[in-house]
Amino acid sequence: MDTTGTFWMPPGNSTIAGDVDSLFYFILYASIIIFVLVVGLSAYFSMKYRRRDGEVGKTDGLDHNVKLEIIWTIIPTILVMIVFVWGFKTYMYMNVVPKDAYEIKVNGQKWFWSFDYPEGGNSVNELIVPVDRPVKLLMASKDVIHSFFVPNFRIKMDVLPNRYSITWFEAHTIGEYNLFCTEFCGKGHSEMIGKVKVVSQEEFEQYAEDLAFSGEGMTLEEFGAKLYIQKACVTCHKIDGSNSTGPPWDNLYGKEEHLADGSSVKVDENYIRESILNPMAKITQGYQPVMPTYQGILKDKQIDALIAYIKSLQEDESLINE
Ligand code: HEC
Ligand SMILES: [Cu+2]
Repeated sequence: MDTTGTFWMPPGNSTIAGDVDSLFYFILYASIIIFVLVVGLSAYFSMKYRRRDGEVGKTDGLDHNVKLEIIWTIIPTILVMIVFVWGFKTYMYMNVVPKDAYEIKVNGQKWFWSFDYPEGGNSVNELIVPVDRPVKLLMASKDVIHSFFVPNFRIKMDVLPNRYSITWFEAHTIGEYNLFCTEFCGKGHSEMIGKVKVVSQEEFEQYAEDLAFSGEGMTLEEFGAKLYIQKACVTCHKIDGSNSTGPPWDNLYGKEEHLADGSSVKVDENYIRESILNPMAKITQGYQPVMPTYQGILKDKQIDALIAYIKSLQEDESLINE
């Protein structure tokens, strides 16, 4: 069922969204009605039966009223039972993964997401899924607790270190949806945002193939240029000399880089490789230590390709070969 966005909820774009929303509105409106009734009547009666000047001992001591007590027990019990049965059914639906679901491995780490597809490829900060097909997410964290939240799909699940958690959804509208981390996981938490891209089945097959592509028929440099965008380096590193979250890559290779601890290092293949796999080892002066490790995400050939690409961005030939 599709729902459009309201003041309370963003548009619902998964099969579970309609049910979650109806239950939410049922609880919300029942609460509002009961609140208005209780508070309104309390206010009204305390005005109506307030003690006026000179009045003493006017009301008898009332003890109880069986009829009233039965009513105010039965009505809330029915409401709670409705919420329980409805909520339990929805909860079961959310927790039992359909057998034919397509399985994607989700990795949370400070401070980004990566996704491994059965076809062998992976993507960073962008989860690509086919429309109208159940998708199972097998999730784990490489460091602290994160939480996987896609408001449009109404799914939210903690992502823990040393343990898998599972959730699933079936998106029914093609489009791009926000993905947030909703567990405070350190100072880069607010930047731990990604996208879920829902595409047609044919388009999805193309993506999966493209993500698993290992550069056949391309030069290393061309492959590196592709990975620069595909693996999200582009979100933090510019190639036009301008600063971003990370240092620019043009004219980087071969130069003397200043480090935060006051020392300096020559940018060569080994330094670049170390920066990719163990970014905390040497922090570049003037930058925050927020580069995520690509350990386990990039294969050796992909690292070679990125090095070749960074090399190709050095205009000063004399710094490339020596
Ligand atoms: C979230 C932002 C972010 C992403 C994504 C990112 N980096 Fe970085 N990167 C940084 C920051 C910040 C630094 C500087 C601090 C440091 O040395 O760790 C850095 C430093 C580097 C350096 C050293 C540069 C120098 O001047 O010393 C290299 C090489 C590098 N990154 C490569 C990559 C590659 C390759 C990718 C993609 C596969 C990538 N980075 C993705 C933020 C990022
Ligand atoms: Cu997080």
